[in-house]
Amino acid sequence: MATLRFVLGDQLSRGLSSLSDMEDGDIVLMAEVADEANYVRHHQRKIAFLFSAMRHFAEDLRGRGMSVDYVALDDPENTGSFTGELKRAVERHRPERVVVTEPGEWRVKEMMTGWEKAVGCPVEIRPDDRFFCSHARFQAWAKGQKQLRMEYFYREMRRGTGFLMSGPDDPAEGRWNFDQENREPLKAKVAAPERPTYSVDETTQEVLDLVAKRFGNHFGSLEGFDYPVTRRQALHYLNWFVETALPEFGTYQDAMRAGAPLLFHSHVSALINCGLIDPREACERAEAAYREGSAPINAVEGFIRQIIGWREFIRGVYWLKMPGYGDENALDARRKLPDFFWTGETEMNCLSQCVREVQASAYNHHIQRLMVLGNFCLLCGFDPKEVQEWYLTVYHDAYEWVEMPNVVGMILFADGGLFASKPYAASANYIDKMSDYCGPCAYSPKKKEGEGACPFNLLYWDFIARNRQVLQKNHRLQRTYATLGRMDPEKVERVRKEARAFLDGLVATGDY
Ligand code: FAD
Ligand code: DLZ
Ligand code: SF4
Repeated sequence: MATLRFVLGDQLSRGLSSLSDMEDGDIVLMAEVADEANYVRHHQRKIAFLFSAMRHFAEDLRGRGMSVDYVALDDPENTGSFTGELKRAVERHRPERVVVTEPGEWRVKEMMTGWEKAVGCPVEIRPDDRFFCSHARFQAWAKGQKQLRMEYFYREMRRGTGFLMSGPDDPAEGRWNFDQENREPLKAKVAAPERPTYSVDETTQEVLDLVAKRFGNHFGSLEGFDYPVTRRQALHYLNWFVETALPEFGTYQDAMRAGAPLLFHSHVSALINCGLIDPREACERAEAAYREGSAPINAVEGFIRQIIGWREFIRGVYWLKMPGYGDENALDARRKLPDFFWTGETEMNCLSQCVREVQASAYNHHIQRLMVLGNFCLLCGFDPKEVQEWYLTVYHDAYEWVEMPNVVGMILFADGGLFASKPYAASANYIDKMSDYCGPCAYSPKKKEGEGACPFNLLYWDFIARNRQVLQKNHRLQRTYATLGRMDPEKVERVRKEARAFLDGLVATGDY
Protein backbone atom coordinates (compact mmCIF):
# COMPACT_ATOMS: atom_id res chain seq x y z
CA MET A 1 0.00 0.00 0.00
CA ALA A 2 1.15 3.48 -0.90
CA THR A 3 1.83 6.69 0.97
CA LEU A 4 -0.34 9.75 0.39
CA ARG A 5 1.69 12.97 0.55
CA PHE A 6 -0.37 16.10 1.10
CA VAL A 7 1.39 19.24 -0.16
CA LEU A 8 -0.06 22.64 0.83
CA GLY A 9 -0.07 25.81 -1.25
CA ASP A 10 2.95 27.30 0.52
CA GLN A 11 4.97 24.10 0.20
CA LEU A 12 5.82 24.24 -3.51
CA SER A 13 9.40 23.02 -3.11
CA ARG A 14 10.84 20.01 -4.89
CA GLY A 15 13.01 19.26 -1.85
CA LEU A 16 10.09 19.38 0.63
CA SER A 17 10.51 17.02 3.60
CA SER A 18 7.21 15.26 2.87
CA LEU A 19 8.42 14.42 -0.66
CA SER A 20 11.93 13.35 0.28
CA ASP A 21 11.37 9.57 0.19
CA MET A 22 8.85 9.22 -2.66
CA GLU A 23 8.46 5.65 -3.84
CA ASP A 24 6.71 4.08 -6.81
CA GLY A 25 2.99 4.02 -6.18
CA ASP A 26 2.98 6.98 -3.80
CA ILE A 27 0.54 9.76 -4.52
CA VAL A 28 0.92 13.50 -4.03
CA LEU A 29 -2.30 15.27 -3.05
CA MET A 30 -2.82 18.98 -3.69
CA ALA A 31 -6.11 20.81 -3.21
CA GLU A 32 -7.50 24.26 -3.89
CA VAL A 33 -9.95 24.85 -1.05
CA ALA A 34 -12.37 27.70 -0.44
CA ASP A 35 -11.65 27.83 3.31
CA GLU A 36 -8.06 28.88 2.68
CA ALA A 37 -9.09 31.63 0.28
CA ASN A 38 -11.76 32.90 2.67
CA TYR A 39 -10.45 32.65 6.25
CA VAL A 40 -9.47 36.19 5.51
CA ARG A 41 -10.65 37.60 2.21
CA HIS A 42 -7.21 37.44 0.55
CA HIS A 43 -6.24 39.88 -2.18
CA GLN A 44 -7.42 38.48 -5.53
CA ARG A 45 -3.86 38.56 -6.84
CA LYS A 46 -2.58 36.42 -3.97
CA ILE A 47 -5.16 33.71 -4.65
CA ALA A 48 -4.46 33.80 -8.39
CA PHE A 49 -0.69 33.67 -7.83
CA LEU A 50 -0.93 30.74 -5.46
CA PHE A 51 -3.43 28.68 -7.48
CA SER A 52 -1.38 29.20 -10.64
CA ALA A 53 1.86 28.33 -8.81
CA MET A 54 0.17 25.23 -7.33
CA ARG A 55 -1.10 24.06 -10.73
CA HIS A 56 2.31 24.59 -12.35
CA PHE A 57 4.03 22.80 -9.45
CA ALA A 58 1.70 19.82 -9.87
CA GLU A 59 2.65 19.68 -13.57
CA ASP A 60 6.32 19.94 -12.63
CA LEU A 61 6.02 16.95 -10.28
CA ARG A 62 4.12 14.97 -12.92
CA GLY A 63 6.90 15.80 -15.36
CA ARG A 64 9.29 14.18 -12.87
CA GLY A 65 7.28 11.00 -12.94
CA MET A 66 5.23 11.53 -9.78
CA SER A 67 1.56 10.75 -9.56
CA VAL A 68 -0.35 13.86 -8.48
CA ASP A 69 -3.99 13.95 -7.45
CA TYR A 70 -4.91 17.63 -7.88
CA VAL A 71 -8.32 18.86 -6.71
CA ALA A 72 -9.32 22.11 -8.40
CA LEU A 73 -11.53 24.66 -6.68
CA ASP A 74 -14.39 24.14 -9.12
CA ASP A 75 -14.39 20.33 -8.80
CA PRO A 76 -18.07 19.66 -7.98
CA GLU A 77 -17.07 17.22 -5.21
CA ASN A 78 -14.65 19.70 -3.56
CA THR A 79 -15.55 19.98 0.15
CA GLY A 80 -13.77 23.34 0.55
CA SER A 81 -11.48 22.32 3.42
CA PHE A 82 -8.10 20.67 3.91
CA THR A 83 -9.58 18.05 6.22
CA GLY A 84 -12.49 17.31 3.86
CA GLU A 85 -10.14 16.90 0.88
CA LEU A 86 -7.72 14.68 2.76
CA LYS A 87 -10.61 12.52 3.91
CA ARG A 88 -11.91 12.13 0.34
CA ALA A 89 -8.41 11.36 -0.96
CA VAL A 90 -7.90 8.69 1.70
CA GLU A 91 -11.19 7.11 0.61
CA ARG A 92 -10.07 7.24 -3.06
CA HIS A 93 -6.55 5.88 -2.61
CA ARG A 94 -6.71 3.82 0.62
CA PRO A 95 -3.08 4.64 1.54
CA GLU A 96 -1.10 2.93 4.28
CA ARG A 97 -0.21 6.34 5.77
CA VAL A 98 -0.32 10.07 5.12
CA VAL A 99 2.84 12.19 5.18
CA VAL A 100 2.81 15.98 5.50
CA THR A 101 5.28 18.77 6.19
CA GLU A 102 4.30 20.90 9.18
CA PRO A 103 2.34 23.99 8.11
CA GLY A 104 3.33 27.63 8.50
CA GLU A 105 0.31 28.53 10.58
CA TRP A 106 -0.85 27.51 14.04
CA ARG A 107 -4.46 27.28 12.78
CA VAL A 108 -3.48 24.58 10.26
CA LYS A 109 -1.22 22.78 12.75
CA GLU A 110 -4.27 22.42 15.00
CA MET A 111 -6.17 20.96 12.05
CA MET A 112 -3.33 18.57 11.21
CA THR A 113 -3.14 17.14 14.70
CA GLY A 114 -6.78 16.05 14.29
CA TRP A 115 -6.24 14.39 10.91
CA GLU A 116 -5.29 10.93 12.11
CA LYS A 117 -8.63 10.62 13.86
CA ALA A 118 -10.58 12.36 11.11
CA VAL A 119 -9.25 10.25 8.22
CA GLY A 120 -8.66 6.97 10.02
CA CYS A 121 -5.04 6.29 9.01
CA PRO A 122 -1.61 7.20 10.44
CA VAL A 123 -0.44 10.76 9.70
CA GLU A 124 3.24 11.65 9.94
CA ILE A 125 4.02 15.37 10.35
CA ARG A 126 7.60 16.25 9.34
CA PRO A 127 9.56 19.41 10.20
CA ASP A 128 9.79 22.12 7.59
CA ASP A 129 13.53 22.11 6.92
CA ARG A 130 13.34 24.92 4.37
CA PHE A 131 13.99 27.23 7.32
CA PHE A 132 17.51 27.62 8.73
CA CYS A 133 16.42 27.58 12.39
CA SER A 134 14.32 24.77 13.87
CA HIS A 135 11.67 25.50 16.51
CA ALA A 136 13.82 23.75 19.12
CA ARG A 137 16.89 25.80 18.25
CA PHE A 138 14.99 29.07 18.46
CA GLN A 139 13.42 28.08 21.78
CA ALA A 140 16.85 27.20 23.16
CA TRP A 141 18.23 30.55 21.99
CA ALA A 142 15.29 32.50 23.46
CA LYS A 143 15.22 30.62 26.75
CA GLY A 144 15.61 32.83 29.79
CA GLN A 145 15.67 36.07 27.78
CA LYS A 146 13.02 38.63 28.70
CA GLN A 147 13.63 40.62 25.56
CA LEU A 148 14.64 39.08 22.28
CA ARG A 149 17.07 41.01 20.10
CA MET A 150 17.17 40.13 16.43
CA GLU A 151 20.72 41.42 16.07
CA TYR A 152 22.13 38.76 18.45
CA PHE A 153 20.03 36.02 16.88
CA TYR A 154 21.27 37.14 13.47
CA ARG A 155 24.92 36.81 14.54
CA GLU A 156 24.19 33.26 15.64
CA MET A 157 22.69 32.58 12.24
CA ARG A 158 25.70 34.07 10.46
CA ARG A 159 28.02 31.86 12.48
CA GLY A 160 25.82 28.81 11.89
CA THR A 161 25.29 29.26 8.15
CA GLY A 162 28.72 30.72 7.39
CA PHE A 163 27.20 33.40 5.14
CA LEU A 164 29.53 36.41 4.82
CA MET A 165 32.01 35.02 7.32
CA SER A 166 35.79 35.30 7.01
CA GLY A 167 36.43 33.01 9.99
CA PRO A 168 34.35 31.28 12.69
CA ASP A 169 33.76 34.56 14.52
CA ASP A 170 34.90 37.07 11.88
CA PRO A 171 32.17 38.75 9.86
CA ALA A 172 33.21 39.78 6.34
CA GLU A 173 34.83 43.22 6.29
CA GLY A 174 34.93 43.24 10.09
CA ARG A 175 31.33 44.22 10.79
CA TRP A 176 28.10 42.31 11.37
CA ASN A 177 25.84 45.07 10.18
CA PHE A 178 26.10 47.79 7.52
CA ASP A 179 22.71 49.36 8.17
CA GLN A 180 24.17 52.79 8.75
CA GLU A 181 25.02 52.93 5.03
CA ASN A 182 21.49 51.87 4.12
CA ARG A 183 19.38 54.92 4.87
CA GLU A 184 19.80 57.13 1.82
CA PRO A 185 16.82 58.99 0.37
CA LEU A 186 16.47 58.45 -3.38
CA LYS A 187 18.12 61.15 -5.46
CA ALA A 188 15.87 62.47 -8.25
CA LYS A 189 18.30 61.29 -10.97
CA VAL A 190 18.34 57.67 -9.73
CA ALA A 191 15.98 55.56 -11.82
CA ALA A 192 14.47 52.32 -10.53
CA PRO A 193 15.39 49.37 -12.77
CA GLU A 194 12.77 47.91 -15.09
CA ARG A 195 11.55 44.50 -13.89
CA PRO A 196 11.21 41.41 -16.06
CA THR A 197 7.59 40.43 -16.59
CA TYR A 198 6.15 36.96 -17.13
CA SER A 199 3.38 36.41 -19.65
CA VAL A 200 0.08 34.80 -18.71
CA ASP A 201 -0.11 31.24 -20.05
CA GLU A 202 -3.24 29.10 -20.41
CA THR A 203 -3.03 27.77 -16.83
CA THR A 204 -2.68 31.26 -15.32
CA GLN A 205 -5.49 32.58 -17.53
CA GLU A 206 -7.82 29.82 -16.29
CA VAL A 207 -6.94 30.73 -12.72
CA LEU A 208 -7.42 34.46 -13.34
CA ASP A 209 -10.91 33.73 -14.74
CA LEU A 210 -11.70 31.47 -11.79
CA VAL A 211 -10.58 34.05 -9.23
CA ALA A 212 -12.50 36.85 -10.98
CA LYS A 213 -15.62 34.67 -10.87
CA ARG A 214 -15.32 33.29 -7.35
CA PHE A 215 -13.44 36.02 -5.48
CA GLY A 216 -14.14 39.12 -7.58
CA ASN A 217 -15.52 40.87 -4.48
CA HIS A 218 -12.24 40.46 -2.57
CA PHE A 219 -9.82 43.39 -2.19
CA GLY A 220 -7.47 44.27 -5.04
CA SER A 221 -7.08 43.99 -8.77
CA LEU A 222 -5.95 41.21 -11.11
CA GLU A 223 -5.10 43.58 -13.92
CA GLY A 224 -1.66 43.27 -15.50
CA PHE A 225 -0.74 40.08 -13.60
CA ASP A 226 2.86 39.36 -14.60
CA TYR A 227 4.50 37.72 -11.57
CA PRO A 228 6.53 34.49 -11.83
CA VAL A 229 4.44 31.35 -11.22
CA THR A 230 6.88 28.53 -12.04
CA ARG A 231 10.16 27.43 -10.53
CA ARG A 232 11.99 28.34 -13.75
CA GLN A 233 10.49 31.85 -13.81
CA ALA A 234 11.18 32.35 -10.10
CA LEU A 235 14.86 31.48 -10.61
CA HIS A 236 15.10 33.71 -13.65
CA TYR A 237 13.62 36.52 -11.57
CA LEU A 238 15.97 35.92 -8.64
CA ASN A 239 18.96 36.02 -10.97
CA TRP A 240 17.71 39.25 -12.50
CA PHE A 241 17.43 40.77 -9.01
CA VAL A 242 20.92 39.72 -7.96
CA GLU A 243 22.49 41.05 -11.15
CA THR A 244 20.50 44.24 -11.56
CA ALA A 245 18.83 45.57 -8.40
CA LEU A 246 20.87 44.05 -5.55
CA PRO A 247 23.88 46.38 -5.93
CA GLU A 248 21.69 49.38 -4.91
CA PHE A 249 19.36 47.41 -2.60
CA GLY A 250 21.17 48.45 0.57
CA THR A 251 21.70 52.12 -0.14
CA TYR A 252 18.06 52.80 -1.02
CA GLN A 253 16.43 50.17 1.20
CA ASP A 254 14.49 52.78 3.21
CA ALA A 255 13.63 55.14 0.35
CA MET A 256 10.13 55.64 -1.05
CA ARG A 257 9.02 57.18 -4.33
CA ALA A 258 5.46 57.71 -5.58
CA GLY A 259 4.73 55.52 -8.60
CA ALA A 260 7.83 53.33 -8.08
CA PRO A 261 6.69 50.71 -5.58
CA LEU A 262 9.60 48.29 -5.98
CA LEU A 263 12.67 50.53 -6.32
CA PHE A 264 15.63 48.20 -5.60
CA HIS A 265 13.74 45.72 -3.39
CA SER A 266 13.82 42.07 -4.34
CA HIS A 267 10.04 41.42 -4.52
CA VAL A 268 10.79 37.76 -3.77
CA SER A 269 8.91 37.32 -0.47
CA ALA A 270 5.87 35.67 -2.07
CA LEU A 271 8.16 33.34 -4.07
CA ILE A 272 10.17 32.36 -0.99
CA ASN A 273 7.12 31.97 1.25
CA CYS A 274 5.33 29.63 -1.16
CA GLY A 275 8.47 27.58 -1.71
CA LEU A 276 9.40 28.38 -5.33
CA ILE A 277 12.64 29.98 -4.16
CA ASP A 278 14.70 28.44 -1.40
CA PRO A 279 15.99 31.06 1.07
CA ARG A 280 19.39 29.31 0.99
CA GLU A 281 19.79 29.75 -2.76
CA ALA A 282 18.72 33.40 -2.51
CA CYS A 283 21.46 34.04 0.06
CA GLU A 284 24.02 31.96 -1.84
CA ARG A 285 23.45 33.91 -5.04
CA ALA A 286 23.67 37.23 -3.19
CA GLU A 287 26.89 36.18 -1.46
CA ALA A 288 28.37 35.01 -4.78
CA ALA A 289 27.66 38.48 -6.22
CA TYR A 290 29.61 40.01 -3.33
CA ARG A 291 32.53 37.58 -3.70
CA GLU A 292 32.67 38.27 -7.46
CA GLY A 293 32.69 42.00 -6.76
CA SER A 294 29.41 42.77 -8.52
CA ALA A 295 27.47 43.85 -5.39
CA PRO A 296 28.81 45.76 -2.37
CA ILE A 297 28.84 44.48 1.19
CA ASN A 298 26.17 46.91 2.47
CA ALA A 299 23.69 45.57 -0.11
CA VAL A 300 24.51 41.89 0.30
CA GLU A 301 24.74 41.96 4.08
CA GLY A 302 21.45 43.90 4.21
CA PHE A 303 19.68 41.37 1.98
CA ILE A 304 21.08 38.31 3.77
CA ARG A 305 20.18 39.85 7.17
CA GLN A 306 16.54 40.21 6.07
CA ILE A 307 16.41 36.52 5.20
CA ILE A 308 18.53 34.64 7.73
CA GLY A 309 17.96 37.30 10.38
CA TRP A 310 14.53 38.90 10.30
CA ARG A 311 12.62 36.19 8.46
CA GLU A 312 13.88 33.38 10.71
CA PHE A 313 13.57 35.49 13.86
CA ILE A 314 9.97 36.44 13.09
CA ARG A 315 9.06 32.80 12.51
CA GLY A 316 10.77 31.85 15.76
CA VAL A 317 8.78 34.45 17.69
CA TYR A 318 5.50 33.24 16.13
CA TRP A 319 5.96 29.62 17.18
CA LEU A 320 7.39 30.64 20.55
CA LYS A 321 4.39 32.80 21.42
CA MET A 322 1.50 30.90 19.83
CA PRO A 323 -1.29 30.44 20.70
CA GLY A 324 -2.43 33.75 22.13
CA TYR A 325 0.15 36.08 20.56
CA GLY A 326 -2.49 37.60 18.27
CA ASP A 327 -4.61 38.64 21.28
CA GLU A 328 -1.94 40.86 22.85
CA ASN A 329 -2.80 44.53 23.18
CA ALA A 330 -0.32 46.17 25.57
CA LEU A 331 -1.31 49.71 24.56
CA ASP A 332 -5.03 48.94 24.87
CA ALA A 333 -5.64 50.09 21.29
CA ARG A 334 -9.34 49.91 20.37
CA ARG A 335 -9.97 52.17 17.40
CA LYS A 336 -11.51 50.74 14.23
CA LEU A 337 -9.51 50.73 10.99
CA PRO A 338 -10.79 53.50 8.68
CA ASP A 339 -12.38 52.74 5.33
CA PHE A 340 -9.57 54.42 3.39
CA PHE A 341 -7.30 51.47 4.22
CA TRP A 342 -9.45 49.65 1.67
CA THR A 343 -10.14 52.45 -0.80
CA GLY A 344 -7.06 54.67 -0.68
CA GLU A 345 -9.40 57.67 -0.58
CA THR A 346 -7.63 60.03 1.79
CA GLU A 347 -5.94 63.39 1.42
CA MET A 348 -2.87 62.00 3.20
CA ASN A 349 -0.77 61.38 0.10
CA CYS A 350 1.64 58.87 1.66
CA LEU A 351 -1.19 56.61 2.82
CA SER A 352 -3.15 57.01 -0.38
CA GLN A 353 -0.06 56.05 -2.46
CA CYS A 354 0.64 52.95 -0.36
CA VAL A 355 -2.96 51.72 -0.33
CA ARG A 356 -3.40 52.28 -4.06
CA GLU A 357 -0.14 50.44 -4.75
CA VAL A 358 -1.16 47.44 -2.67
CA GLN A 359 -4.60 47.40 -4.31
CA ALA A 360 -2.93 47.19 -7.72
CA SER A 361 -0.08 44.81 -6.92
CA ALA A 362 -0.61 43.12 -3.50
CA TYR A 363 2.79 44.57 -2.53
CA ASN A 364 4.34 47.37 -0.51
CA HIS A 365 7.96 47.37 0.45
CA HIS A 366 9.08 47.12 4.06
CA ILE A 367 9.37 50.82 4.89
CA GLN A 368 5.94 51.53 3.46
CA ARG A 369 4.53 48.72 5.65
CA LEU A 370 6.49 49.82 8.71
CA MET A 371 6.93 53.59 8.66
CA VAL A 372 3.91 54.78 6.70
CA LEU A 373 1.01 52.35 7.19
CA GLY A 374 2.30 50.73 10.38
CA ASN A 375 3.35 54.00 11.97
CA PHE A 376 -0.11 55.43 11.26
CA CYS A 377 -1.83 52.35 12.79
CA LEU A 378 0.35 52.67 15.90
CA LEU A 379 -0.17 56.42 16.35
CA CYS A 380 -3.95 56.19 15.83
CA GLY A 381 -4.30 53.25 18.22
CA PHE A 382 -6.05 50.87 15.82
CA ASP A 383 -7.20 47.58 17.30
CA PRO A 384 -4.40 45.00 16.74
CA LYS A 385 -6.93 42.41 15.53
CA GLU A 386 -8.19 44.72 12.78
CA VAL A 387 -4.66 45.62 11.78
CA GLN A 388 -3.61 41.97 11.66
CA GLU A 389 -6.55 41.12 9.44
CA TRP A 390 -5.71 43.97 7.06
CA TYR A 391 -2.06 42.97 6.71
CA LEU A 392 -2.99 39.32 6.23
CA THR A 393 -5.54 40.22 3.57
CA VAL A 394 -3.73 42.65 1.33
CA TYR A 395 -0.23 41.25 0.69
CA HIS A 396 0.60 38.41 -1.68
CA ASP A 397 3.36 37.23 0.70
CA ALA A 398 1.11 37.24 3.80
CA TYR A 399 0.91 34.16 6.02
CA GLU A 400 0.09 34.44 9.67
CA TRP A 401 3.52 33.23 10.86
CA VAL A 402 5.20 36.21 9.24
CA GLU A 403 2.42 38.80 9.31
CA MET A 404 1.52 38.45 13.01
CA PRO A 405 4.87 39.19 14.73
CA ASN A 406 5.52 42.01 12.27
CA VAL A 407 2.17 43.57 13.20
CA VAL A 408 1.86 42.70 16.88
CA GLY A 409 5.52 43.11 17.82
CA MET A 410 7.12 45.33 15.22
CA ILE A 411 4.55 47.99 14.30
CA LEU A 412 2.02 48.06 17.16
CA PHE A 413 4.19 47.30 20.21
CA ALA A 414 1.15 45.26 21.29
CA ASP A 415 3.38 42.65 22.95
CA GLY A 416 4.84 45.35 25.22
CA GLY A 417 8.26 45.26 23.56
CA LEU A 418 9.14 41.57 23.31
CA PHE A 419 11.56 42.34 20.48
CA ALA A 420 11.16 46.03 19.60
CA SER A 421 13.18 48.12 22.04
CA LYS A 422 10.72 51.01 21.54
CA PRO A 423 7.67 51.70 19.38
CA TYR A 424 8.45 52.67 15.77
CA ALA A 425 6.56 55.96 16.21
CA ALA A 426 7.58 58.85 13.97
CA SER A 427 6.29 62.25 12.95
CA ALA A 428 6.06 63.51 9.35
CA ASN A 429 9.76 64.37 9.32
CA TYR A 430 10.80 60.77 8.58
CA ILE A 431 8.38 60.33 5.66
CA ASP A 432 9.34 63.72 4.26
CA LYS A 433 13.04 62.84 4.39
CA MET A 434 12.71 59.38 2.88
CA SER A 435 10.08 59.98 0.17
CA ASP A 436 8.63 62.41 -2.34
CA TYR A 437 5.11 61.94 -0.94
CA CYS A 438 4.86 65.22 0.96
CA GLY A 439 5.40 67.67 -1.93
CA PRO A 440 1.97 67.27 -3.55
CA CYS A 441 0.15 66.42 -0.29
CA ALA A 442 -2.77 68.47 1.04
CA TYR A 443 -0.95 68.64 4.38
CA SER A 444 2.40 70.16 5.29
CA PRO A 445 5.02 67.97 6.99
CA LYS A 446 6.60 71.11 8.46
CA LYS A 447 3.43 72.35 10.19
CA LYS A 448 3.09 71.05 13.73
CA GLU A 449 -0.40 72.38 14.50
CA GLY A 450 -3.24 74.37 13.00
CA GLU A 451 -4.68 74.44 9.48
CA GLY A 452 -2.81 72.11 7.13
CA ALA A 453 -0.61 70.52 9.81
CA CYS A 454 0.34 66.95 8.90
CA PRO A 455 -1.74 64.49 10.98
CA PHE A 456 1.44 62.49 11.73
CA ASN A 457 2.76 65.53 13.67
CA LEU A 458 -0.44 65.87 15.72
CA LEU A 459 -0.78 62.14 16.27
CA TYR A 460 2.83 61.66 17.31
CA TRP A 461 2.56 63.84 20.42
CA ASP A 462 -0.94 62.60 21.16
CA PHE A 463 0.41 59.02 21.04
CA ILE A 464 3.32 59.86 23.33
CA ALA A 465 1.05 61.67 25.83
CA ARG A 466 -1.78 59.09 25.60
CA ASN A 467 0.55 56.17 26.36
CA ARG A 468 2.65 57.89 28.98
CA GLN A 469 1.83 55.39 31.70
CA VAL A 470 3.01 52.39 29.74
CA LEU A 471 5.87 53.95 27.77
CA GLN A 472 7.59 56.49 30.00
CA LYS A 473 9.58 53.79 31.77
CA ASN A 474 11.13 52.74 28.42
CA HIS A 475 14.71 53.99 28.60
CA ARG A 476 14.83 54.68 24.86
CA LEU A 477 11.95 57.14 25.27
CA GLN A 478 13.47 59.15 28.11
CA ARG A 479 14.43 62.04 25.83
CA THR A 480 11.03 62.04 24.17
CA TYR A 481 9.25 62.29 27.52
CA ALA A 482 11.72 64.94 28.66
CA THR A 483 10.86 66.95 25.53
CA LEU A 484 7.15 66.50 26.19
CA GLY A 485 7.73 67.70 29.77
CA ARG A 486 9.39 70.88 28.45
CA MET A 487 6.65 71.65 25.94
CA ASP A 488 4.17 74.39 26.73
CA PRO A 489 1.19 72.51 28.29
CA GLU A 490 -1.25 74.70 26.38
CA LYS A 491 0.44 73.79 23.12
CA VAL A 492 0.32 70.11 24.03
CA GLU A 493 -3.38 70.42 24.77
CA ARG A 494 -4.03 72.23 21.46
CA VAL A 495 -2.14 69.57 19.50
CA ARG A 496 -3.94 66.77 21.33
CA LYS A 497 -7.30 68.40 20.70
CA GLU A 498 -6.53 68.59 16.98
CA ALA A 499 -5.36 64.97 17.03
CA ARG A 500 -8.62 63.90 18.70
CA ALA A 501 -10.65 65.84 16.12
CA PHE A 502 -8.69 64.10 13.35
CA LEU A 503 -9.24 60.67 14.93
CA ASP A 504 -12.94 61.34 15.48
CA GLY A 505 -13.23 62.30 11.83
CA LEU A 506 -11.97 58.95 10.55
CA VAL A 507 -14.79 57.04 8.89
CA ALA A 508 -14.83 53.34 9.80
CA THR A 509 -18.01 51.73 8.54
CA GLY A 510 -16.59 48.19 8.64
CA ASP A 511 -18.19 47.59 5.20
CA TYR A 512 -15.01 46.48 3.48
P1 FAD B 1 13.18 42.83 0.49
O1 FAD B 1 13.16 44.18 1.08
O2 FAD B 1 13.84 42.69 -0.82
O3 FAD B 1 13.83 41.84 1.57
C1 FAD B 1 14.29 40.54 1.24
C2 FAD B 1 13.54 39.45 1.97
O4 FAD B 1 13.76 39.50 3.37
C3 FAD B 1 12.03 39.49 1.84
O5 FAD B 1 11.63 38.93 0.62
C4 FAD B 1 11.58 38.66 3.04
O6 FAD B 1 11.59 37.28 2.73
C5 FAD B 1 12.65 38.95 4.07
N1 FAD B 1 12.21 39.94 5.07
C6 FAD B 1 12.54 41.24 5.13
N2 FAD B 1 12.02 41.81 6.23
C7 FAD B 1 11.33 40.86 6.87
C8 FAD B 1 10.55 40.85 8.06
N3 FAD B 1 10.39 41.94 8.82
N4 FAD B 1 9.93 39.70 8.39
C9 FAD B 1 10.08 38.59 7.64
N5 FAD B 1 10.81 38.55 6.51
C10 FAD B 1 11.43 39.67 6.13
N6 FAD B 1 6.79 39.71 4.97
C11 FAD B 1 6.22 38.62 4.48
O7 FAD B 1 6.88 37.83 3.81
N7 FAD B 1 4.90 38.35 4.71
C12 FAD B 1 4.13 39.17 5.45
O8 FAD B 1 2.94 38.88 5.67
C13 FAD B 1 4.72 40.35 5.98
N8 FAD B 1 3.98 41.21 6.72
C14 FAD B 1 4.58 42.34 7.23
C15 FAD B 1 3.83 43.20 8.01
C16 FAD B 1 4.41 44.33 8.55
C17 FAD B 1 3.61 45.22 9.46
C18 FAD B 1 5.75 44.63 8.30
C19 FAD B 1 6.39 45.85 8.90
C20 FAD B 1 6.52 43.77 7.52
C21 FAD B 1 5.95 42.62 6.99
N9 FAD B 1 6.70 41.72 6.20
C22 FAD B 1 6.10 40.60 5.71
C23 FAD B 1 8.15 41.89 6.05
C24 FAD B 1 8.62 42.69 4.82
O9 FAD B 1 7.99 43.94 4.78
C25 FAD B 1 8.38 41.93 3.53
O10 FAD B 1 8.95 40.64 3.63
C26 FAD B 1 9.03 42.66 2.36
O11 FAD B 1 8.52 43.94 2.24
C27 FAD B 1 8.79 41.87 1.09
O12 FAD B 1 9.30 42.55 0.00
P2 FAD B 1 10.66 42.11 -0.74
O13 FAD B 1 10.58 40.69 -1.09
O14 FAD B 1 10.86 43.10 -1.82
O15 FAD B 1 11.69 42.30 0.43
C1 DLZ C 1 -3.21 31.05 1.08
C2 DLZ C 1 -3.78 29.80 0.46
C3 DLZ C 1 -4.91 29.90 -0.35
C4 DLZ C 1 -5.54 31.19 -0.70
N1 DLZ C 1 -5.44 28.80 -0.89
C5 DLZ C 1 -4.88 27.59 -0.68
C6 DLZ C 1 -5.44 26.41 -1.21
O1 DLZ C 1 -6.47 26.43 -1.86
N2 DLZ C 1 -4.80 25.24 -0.99
C7 DLZ C 1 -3.66 25.17 -0.26
O2 DLZ C 1 -3.12 24.07 -0.11
N3 DLZ C 1 -3.15 26.27 0.30
C8 DLZ C 1 -3.72 27.46 0.11
N4 DLZ C 1 -3.20 28.58 0.69
C9 DLZ C 1 -2.03 28.42 1.56
C10 DLZ C 1 -2.45 27.94 2.94
O3 DLZ C 1 -3.29 28.92 3.53
C11 DLZ C 1 -1.22 27.66 3.80
O4 DLZ C 1 -0.66 26.47 3.37
C12 DLZ C 1 -1.56 27.56 5.25
O5 DLZ C 1 -1.97 28.80 5.71
C13 DLZ C 1 -0.37 27.08 6.09
O6 DLZ C 1 0.63 28.03 6.09
FE1 SF4 D 1 2.02 61.93 4.63
FE2 SF4 D 1 2.02 64.12 6.16
FE3 SF4 D 1 3.72 63.92 4.14
FE4 SF4 D 1 1.13 64.26 3.68
S1 SF4 D 1 2.50 65.68 4.71
S2 SF4 D 1 2.48 62.84 2.62
S3 SF4 D 1 0.22 63.09 5.33
S4 SF4 D 1 3.69 62.61 5.94
